[in-house]
Amino acid sequence: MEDSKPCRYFSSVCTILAVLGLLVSGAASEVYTVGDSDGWNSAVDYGVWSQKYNFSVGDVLVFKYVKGQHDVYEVTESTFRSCDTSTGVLAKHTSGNDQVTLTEAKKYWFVCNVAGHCLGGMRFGIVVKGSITAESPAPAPQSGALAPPQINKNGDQALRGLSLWDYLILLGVSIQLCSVQ
Ligand SMILES: *[C@@H]1O[C@H](CO)[C@@H](O)[C@H](O)[C@H]1NC(C)=O
Ligand SMILES: [Cu+2]
Repeated sequence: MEDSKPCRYFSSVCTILAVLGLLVSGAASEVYTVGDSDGWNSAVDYGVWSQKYNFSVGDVLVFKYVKGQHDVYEVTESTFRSCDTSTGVLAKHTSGNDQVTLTEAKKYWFVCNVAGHCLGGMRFGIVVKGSITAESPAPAPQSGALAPPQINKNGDQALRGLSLWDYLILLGVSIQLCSVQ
């Protein structure tokens, strides 16, 4: 009878921590529409826009434009500076409602590849900082780390953030509960 008590405590603590972890890490992941209400077009100064926010790993950029009138290329810094996309293109997005999840702590560079638009100002760079759960400068390689970036909804981000924190907390809690008897 007495022995089942720690187990009951353990499972409710588990549930509470899991829910809290989801809330906290879910709240840390933001969605930014590039250009805010103006979207992605030739009339916006994206140098100014890119200074407005602090970006973290797990955040999502949304590029909104009329499909076919613009596009979004993620490029290297030198391609960003030259606007010459014959090299240095890391990813292409053309849907008109492109969701780009910032999966790494690094500098990201984006340009529009429609003729003249990059030189005309449709380009910006941002610094993406590590989130609380991804602060280590050299993350250990994981199996599956080579998987291509996916379009993630916030839920996926939250779940990814959940694991590190909560395993640590749960480990501490279970050690305490087990040593109490
Ligand atoms: C971004 O971070 C800096 C330094 O931590 C801070 O001073 C600034 O207020 C932040 N800006 C925004 C928009 O949160
Ligand atoms: Cu364009």
